[in-house]
Amino acid sequence: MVFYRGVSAISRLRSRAVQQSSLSNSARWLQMQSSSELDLKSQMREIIPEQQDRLKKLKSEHGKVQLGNITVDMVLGGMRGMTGLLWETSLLDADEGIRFRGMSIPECQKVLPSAQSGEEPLPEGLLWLLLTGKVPSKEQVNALSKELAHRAAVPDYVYKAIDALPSTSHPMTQFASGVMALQVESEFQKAYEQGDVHKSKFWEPTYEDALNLIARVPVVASYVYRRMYKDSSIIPLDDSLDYGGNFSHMLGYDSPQMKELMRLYVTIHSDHEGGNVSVHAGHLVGSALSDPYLSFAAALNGLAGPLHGLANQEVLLWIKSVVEECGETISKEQLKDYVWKTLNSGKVVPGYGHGVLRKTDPRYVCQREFALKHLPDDPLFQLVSKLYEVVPPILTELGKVKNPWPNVDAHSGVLLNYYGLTEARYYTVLFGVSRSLGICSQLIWDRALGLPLERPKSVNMEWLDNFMRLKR
Ligand code: NMX
Ligand code: MLT
Repeated sequence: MVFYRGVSAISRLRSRAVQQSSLSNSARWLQMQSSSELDLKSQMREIIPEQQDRLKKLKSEHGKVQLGNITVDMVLGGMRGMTGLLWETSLLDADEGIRFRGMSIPECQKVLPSAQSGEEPLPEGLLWLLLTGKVPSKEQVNALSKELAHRAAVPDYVYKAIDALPSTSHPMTQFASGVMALQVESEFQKAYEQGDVHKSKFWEPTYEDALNLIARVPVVASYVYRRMYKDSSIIPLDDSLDYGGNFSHMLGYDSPQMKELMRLYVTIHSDHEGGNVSVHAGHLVGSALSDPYLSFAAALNGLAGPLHGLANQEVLLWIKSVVEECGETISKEQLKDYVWKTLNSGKVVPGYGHGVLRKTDPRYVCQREFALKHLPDDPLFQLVSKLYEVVPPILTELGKVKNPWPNVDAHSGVLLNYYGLTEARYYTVLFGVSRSLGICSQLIWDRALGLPLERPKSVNMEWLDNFMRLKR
């Protein structure tokens, strides 16, 4: 139940936003859906039994097949290279990069529907692909756009929970707190407490939570942005817009190019197979049958770390510090010195390196292509391009860095900065909004496939010493 209070100007604006989305009740929405072809949940209902059978067959026929050996290095080294998770929505190749349900980023850009006057894929299309494994039609994507806009009502207490924090607190703290407050409406938690849903049907309330969460996070994220940087002048959702366009609009950026950037941004940051810190955290927490809000909040807390999602903030701040010290037209020699200075002070070069990738991240490449098309003369873009030439040889020279190439975060900040979204501390929130698509899609599948509680075995150094002694 959504609760409205119209006491202040902000509350009135919020209420307007909520009223515009007053059809958010998902049951009502489903009544309005005339064709199951256009209804994502009906499509999933058809696909799920096939996939359940597939998993059963894999287990019974191949359950005892070995996938590799676990070495001590792997145990001590953050489980790098250890295959240990099932993740259906995307798969990462060390050289090629990410594939969403088998499709590379350029393929997604080619086949996923775009906005009427745009070229970049609509994130709703990617969500459909992640959930069903099928490329949606334009009509299916339009229906999903409308469904998400109708689900986007955010209860007033969510804003109050955020308002309880100092406006100077980190945007990720405010965002994650907002997501936790959204949890009050969890349909999964309600269903579980009432005890009237059989576990084979857990995916259904999970689906409702997941779609509501995906719909609502841009509203919460925009609220945090406008609260922090725009005197709390809140911009209500426009339900005639698509997901990415709307997010850009609510943040206060209405240029067609920024909306296109947002569509691309949300699409490419959505998922990166199952082992990265944020999605793994979400999946782990979800495996305890914690609902999607609890799971996604956990994921956000992982994303907020500087070695993971916070790197996009760190990159822009670092680039700005380069400019502050050396100016925009810095030479390659000066840039080399600056990189060495960073490394010699015991810091990492943000935006470079990766736990799995061993080549330039295709998410970097597609952002570079966007920049070459729309902002080729931007001085910060040119600096980013110069870094692409300067940093990899230096990291290679260090001798220990496994991947000297840039990752997704090396590029995103300068694009946002160019369109006026200059507040670097906010950038990880954008990443977080996008990641809701991947994490929530897999959570639905986790429940549909009945995946178990995640509980790997740990050992201590004494155990390892004893093991080695016995082996000798
Ligand atoms: N700058 C300096 N040193 C680096 C870098 C870098 N960009 N990347 C790796 N190293 C170091 C790393 O710190 C480690 O040093 P030590 O043995 O002294 O601890 C050594 O090289 C070996 O690390 P790798 O095995 O190459 O990398 P790992 O898988 O452990 O870590 C990252 C991956 C992404 C954490 C690491 O490359 C890094 O810190 N990059 C900079 C931060 C960043 O851009 N993170 C964003 C990743 C993408 N994302 O969005 O999550
Ligand atoms: C991600 O998008 O999650 C990052 O590239 C980190 C990773 O995949 O390990």
